[in-house]
Amino acid sequence: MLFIKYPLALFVLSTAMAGCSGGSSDGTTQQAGDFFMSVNTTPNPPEVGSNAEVVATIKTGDQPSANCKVSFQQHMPGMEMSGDETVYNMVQEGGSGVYKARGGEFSMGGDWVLEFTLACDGTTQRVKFPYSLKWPE
Ligand SMILES: [Cu+2]
Repeated sequence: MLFIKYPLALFVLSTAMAGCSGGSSDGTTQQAGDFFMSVNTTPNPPEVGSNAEVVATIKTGDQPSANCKVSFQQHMPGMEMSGDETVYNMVQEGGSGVYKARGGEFSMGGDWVLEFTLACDGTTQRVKFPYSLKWPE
């Protein structure tokens, strides 16, 4: 039920690569009410010093959730940083339930959160996906 088929080879590739890295935030799925949200980033995991393309796949049961407005904010818990308030609005590809946006720079190593606002069918929910980024060696 939680297996997501990505329509683009790019994401198949990034998923396969993530399988090698052992990262804990790869393609994880969280439930928010009736919705199942899966998030992937390219690169995965994100890298310090650059931004990432963020792809959120939202389903209700087996069906794509096409009637959502999705955005996210990107921040480090417990640390005020510029960009904390920036809202990245995600764009859906057709009625696919797949929403994309490029976020801001991950300017430091450490713990980050992508906090999504999911407004679907009159219900607004927030879903957090944590990422732990290593400083470059
Ligand atoms: Cu910081």
